[in-house]
Amino acid sequence: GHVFKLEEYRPSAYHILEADLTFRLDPNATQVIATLTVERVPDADSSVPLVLDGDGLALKRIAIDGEELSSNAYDATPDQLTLAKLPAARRFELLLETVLSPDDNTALMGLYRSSGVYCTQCEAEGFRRITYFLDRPDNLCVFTVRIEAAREYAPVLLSNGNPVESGDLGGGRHYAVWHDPFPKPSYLFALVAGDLGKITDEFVTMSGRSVALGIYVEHGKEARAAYAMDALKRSMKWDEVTFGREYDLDVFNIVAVSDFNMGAMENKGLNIFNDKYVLADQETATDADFANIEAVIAHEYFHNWTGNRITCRDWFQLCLKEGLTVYRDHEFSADQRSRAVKRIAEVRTLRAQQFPEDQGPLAHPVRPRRYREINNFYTATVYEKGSEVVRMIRTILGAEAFRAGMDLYFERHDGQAVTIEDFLKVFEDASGRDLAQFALWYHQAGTPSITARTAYHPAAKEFVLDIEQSVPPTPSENRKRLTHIPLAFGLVGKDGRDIVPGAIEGAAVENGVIHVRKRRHTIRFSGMAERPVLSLNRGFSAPITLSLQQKADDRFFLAAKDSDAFSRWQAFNGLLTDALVAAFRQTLGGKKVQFSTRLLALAGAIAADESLEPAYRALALSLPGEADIAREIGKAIDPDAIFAGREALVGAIANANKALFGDLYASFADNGPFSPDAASAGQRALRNVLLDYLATQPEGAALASSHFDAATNMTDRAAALATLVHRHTASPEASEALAAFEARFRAAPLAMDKWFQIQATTPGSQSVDTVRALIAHPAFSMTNPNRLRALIGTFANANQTGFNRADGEGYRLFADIVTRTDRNNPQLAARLATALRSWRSLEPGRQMKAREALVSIANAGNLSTDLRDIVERTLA
Ligand code: BAL
Ligand code: ZN
Repeated sequence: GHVFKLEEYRPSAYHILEADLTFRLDPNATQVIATLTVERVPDADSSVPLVLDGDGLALKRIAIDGEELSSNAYDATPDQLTLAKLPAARRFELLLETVLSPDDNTALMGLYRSSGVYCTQCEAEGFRRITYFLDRPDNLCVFTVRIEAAREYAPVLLSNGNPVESGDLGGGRHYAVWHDPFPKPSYLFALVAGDLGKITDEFVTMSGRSVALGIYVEHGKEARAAYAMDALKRSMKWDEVTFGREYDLDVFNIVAVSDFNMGAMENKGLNIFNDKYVLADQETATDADFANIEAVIAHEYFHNWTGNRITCRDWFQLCLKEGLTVYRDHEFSADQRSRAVKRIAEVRTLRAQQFPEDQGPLAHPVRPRRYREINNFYTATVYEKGSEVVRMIRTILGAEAFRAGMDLYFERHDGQAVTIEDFLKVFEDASGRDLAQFALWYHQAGTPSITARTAYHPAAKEFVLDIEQSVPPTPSENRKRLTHIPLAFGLVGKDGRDIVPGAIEGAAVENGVIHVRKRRHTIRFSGMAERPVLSLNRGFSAPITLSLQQKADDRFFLAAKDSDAFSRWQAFNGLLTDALVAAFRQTLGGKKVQFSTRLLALAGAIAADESLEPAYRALALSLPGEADIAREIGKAIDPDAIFAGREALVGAIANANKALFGDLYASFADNGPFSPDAASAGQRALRNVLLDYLATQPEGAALASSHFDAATNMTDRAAALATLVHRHTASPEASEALAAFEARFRAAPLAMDKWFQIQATTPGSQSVDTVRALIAHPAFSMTNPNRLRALIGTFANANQTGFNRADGEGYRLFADIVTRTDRNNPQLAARLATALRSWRSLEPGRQMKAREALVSIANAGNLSTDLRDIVERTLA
């Protein structure tokens, strides 16, 4: 397939300034009439052909300035329209008519129907499935959209911008016209038409303008959109207060649909959402769902400035809008909830999703230089590492200069399609700093690694820190350059307070941050009357792997005493990880698995520490996952031994703390009315983590079963079900709870997704058979992305022992489903296939079987570009 290269970017010789689109909607024959105002750039001449992008299109009519073109004046294929004979005038009007079949569109890109509702998804290159266009983000165009449809099936007609007019057409049909005054790229185009319920509200902006807010959902689900509406208003307010950004249209609409490839989409003034990120109430949504809704609503809203008003020049710049907008939604959630808890959760996600990507065959820079299929670059690296890079800019510049840089960005680039270089330049200009070395974070793949050692010299009252940085090679990048790594740190004294050193030599240190810019630094802190304990990479100031040679005593000290809450968690998590790696080795060696009583007691102490928020304690007590342990071990992974070692630690912590955990569990009994706020959610989280430990004890199944029966909300119900199904698999209690859950939620798809998910994560080799049986369940669907991800995606990504079954049966089942999915929905198939990216770190037997599965996908006929790209890079 064709490889797109950053260095081959060229501006277009033509610009589509205005697009007037008429849609006559029909399930199988939607007529699209596009009237495009095209302008040739000043220095190009009319002999330069106009080449428009298409994807599977059928052209019905074509005219320029009102005159139909003869067939020798253009060349139309399904994927391209070339016009070689153009008017001499620089500006002309091009009319195109295409016909689409939304009901046959199973790829969920372009115009399709979801449960009868017409909707669109155009990012990245879906608009070319609607009409021929300059479908590239640097073509900013003013859209006016007229939608015609049968009133009975589509009383609601929506597009971008502001409503202009609507009316009746006779014959049961009606129309609406929308106009978006802000020039935008085609990927932000959206249309929705259907029979939908609605909730409305109002937001008054900082300059006093009233914005009409609407959230459209399936009839009967209106009440479940209330939390999303509240999150939207808080997001609008936050962006005004934090970044001075005001909303710019008269209306802001959100539509929830049940078939959606992504989480949501930031189309100008008309966000379209996967319904799992809109719909929530205590009966059907967990606290995690509420938090995700808040984050995704904010994310899409924040794109209005970072993505829409200022967009990307080309798709290599995807992180320009995504990394920055993730950073903004992280900050929003941190402000709305608990900053420390939010940061721990972010770091866990980064390590679980981005680190394996960066350390495997799919590694790529935050700003890639090559792609075959841009859909495959909506990755944890572009999003999550992209956010970390923005966060580092703020750490390096400080809050004030960072805000000045952002202000300059909005002022200088509003209405433009720009690059990462433009983005970095505003921070250089606003702060006077040189970010050239730092820019490598965007250009170079791989997770930098820091090794550090310390020594204390009492006579000289000197504390010495030796730091060395390196970046491991990644595919097609063997030689890495040294980057600029901001390491937040503290020198913790005996009382837990940070000691302020006298002089510091050996590296630039500012505001508690060491600026590592060379391969090696020896940093000397003088005037140190006592030996401090080093707390390094506080708040995960840099997204790196850190190997700090530090005595166990010091790590226990930090886990108990560090004044920085994140660092306390990091120290405890490090101790747990080391214990889990040791347990893995003991298991493999046939030795008895043992843990230090000190570690088990620390788990109890953290659980009971009233000075820590319950949500924090819950996170701390959630052991590193099997994949985290595997990443730490690095190679020759035997998932069964990892699982056994991890189970041994769960059991040891529970045994050592059973009375304490029992009392704590009882003290957090569910009482009072439900509230999804962070503090209440934290209490539920801690209680449910304690339940999971207590369930390893005798009577554990009975305890979990009564927790399930007594649950008044989905958080508790799903947690109890997971504990029963995972820890007491196939027990009568587990079977009864599964049946009760299914009976209760049969008609609630998002809740049923959880039912599939919980079973898909049942540990052990028999879970392959469980998944196979669930594929045959009447509620399973091969075409609904949420359902497919809930069962197959969850199984492949979150069930280490089942998916990696030694005989390769998990991989075979997976390869079959991926190949079948590809025929309908290439983007979804490709995304699923990334679950095999870490196959080379497995032990040889499993490695061979995983490879066979990948090869079997590669050898299937008619592979999409999407899936072929992932499979070939994974095998390379
Ligand atoms: N732009 C695609 C969905 C999102 O990141 O908001
Ligand atoms: Zn985004």
